[in-house]
Amino acid sequence: MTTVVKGGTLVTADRSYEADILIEGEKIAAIGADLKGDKVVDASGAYVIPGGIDPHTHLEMPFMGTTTAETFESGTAAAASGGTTMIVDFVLPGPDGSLVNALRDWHRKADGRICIDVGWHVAVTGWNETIWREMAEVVKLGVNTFKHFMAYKGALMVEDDEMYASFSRCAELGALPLVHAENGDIIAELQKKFMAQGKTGPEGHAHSRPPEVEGEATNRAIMIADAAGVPLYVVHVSCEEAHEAIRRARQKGMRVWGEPLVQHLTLDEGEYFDKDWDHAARRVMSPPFRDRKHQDSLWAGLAAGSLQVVATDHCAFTTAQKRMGLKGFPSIPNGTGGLEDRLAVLWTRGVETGRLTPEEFVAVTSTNIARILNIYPRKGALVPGADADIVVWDPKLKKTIRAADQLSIIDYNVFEGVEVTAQARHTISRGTVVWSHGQNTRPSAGHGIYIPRPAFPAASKALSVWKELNSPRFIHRDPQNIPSGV
Ligand code: DUC
Ligand code: ZN
Ligand code: ZN
Ligand code: ZN
Repeated sequence: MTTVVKGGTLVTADRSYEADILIEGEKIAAIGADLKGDKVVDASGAYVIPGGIDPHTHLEMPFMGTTTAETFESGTAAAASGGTTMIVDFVLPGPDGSLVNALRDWHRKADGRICIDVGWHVAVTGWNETIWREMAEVVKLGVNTFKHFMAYKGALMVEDDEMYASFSRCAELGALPLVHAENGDIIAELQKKFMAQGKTGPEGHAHSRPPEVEGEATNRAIMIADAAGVPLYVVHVSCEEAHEAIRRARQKGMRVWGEPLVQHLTLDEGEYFDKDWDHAARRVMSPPFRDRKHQDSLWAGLAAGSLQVVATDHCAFTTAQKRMGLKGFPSIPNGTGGLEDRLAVLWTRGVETGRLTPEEFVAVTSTNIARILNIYPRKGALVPGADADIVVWDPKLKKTIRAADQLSIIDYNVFEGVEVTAQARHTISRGTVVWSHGQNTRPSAGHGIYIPRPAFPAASKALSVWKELNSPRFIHRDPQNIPSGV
């Protein structure tokens, strides 16, 4: 059984050109003029792009006293309808602290339920011999990225010594550390201060996480990565201070990548002020939305190449869950959705406005992250031999975003009322059309598979001599010595 995607303009990270794509089974078999197949997918008048990859989602994740409401089934169906054919979801260790058990748990939640392909990042939320050993097992199981939280003090936050030890272990294993870069100590102080002053509403969330806390942590993480001799990927870069740190590091030759979210690019801090409680709380996420100056910095970074990837950090809670924080903003579950709308909003606000070229759009939604995560060109590319993850992207298909119309099971949408000028006409995942616009079909659960990612061939050589002298295998912590609450 063969399929031809016919009559469209292919857009890759490099160039745009007219061609058909022949699909055989799950793979792209050929690209060229006038190709023939058993079945035709009409791409006339449309662009044909590599399926979107959203490298930052939190589906069915226990967090802040509840669990994200978006399921693997609803989340991946929503993603497919928006032109995304792969997500990479964050695995958090449970109470037993085991990375391997957590990974098994995430497979159990996703297997047989996902509509598109998935990969995993695994979070390192402390440090001991078991974690050191399990990191190697995790890499063997196809995960080449480890996430570190510098915020969420008393829960997920790692200290600098733990981060240095884990980053060094990543270097040994050919894995890439990721950071959530916000200074958790300062945030905890500011939260206490605003609560004591009676500033308990969602606007307190934004005030307690100013750009300085993100800039400081980003700089610190970059320096620690350099000391450990490992590249670094900074998730949800939301402000100029963090972007500046990344830009500077890259100029010095360090391998540091930055990931803004479509929400930070398009929604500003006004969403928290002079709004009703539900409106503001639904938009509480960390880092918070920023002002125009920061948005302009992020857009400039995408165009200039100092920021490489646009994700969503899809971490979606219902309004009822958000109301857990009615008594005080520190208890509002942090997170917003976006994986269904990422491509359409980025196209409308980025390509339609001239901020990004169509090729840059493909780079930041698919190709760059495939390269960074070591799954290129299986993913992120339109070349023979690649997985046939293809989106027929219709630049004339307008809509107004409405929660009432979405496949996501959340009862609101942070982009409610936003008019988008383009959408997926068809989404093809490994050769199967999983979504077609206007056909009232749901992507089928069970189509998606797990995509293992090999370790990187060699860690960065930066500071290698220094690194050999300072390679901490274990940091033995005396539980009696850890201050309470840390
Ligand atoms: N930020 C969020 O808003 N939610 C999940 C975790 C995070 O870092
Ligand atoms: Zn985060
Ligand atoms: Zn996240
Ligand atoms: Zn700690």
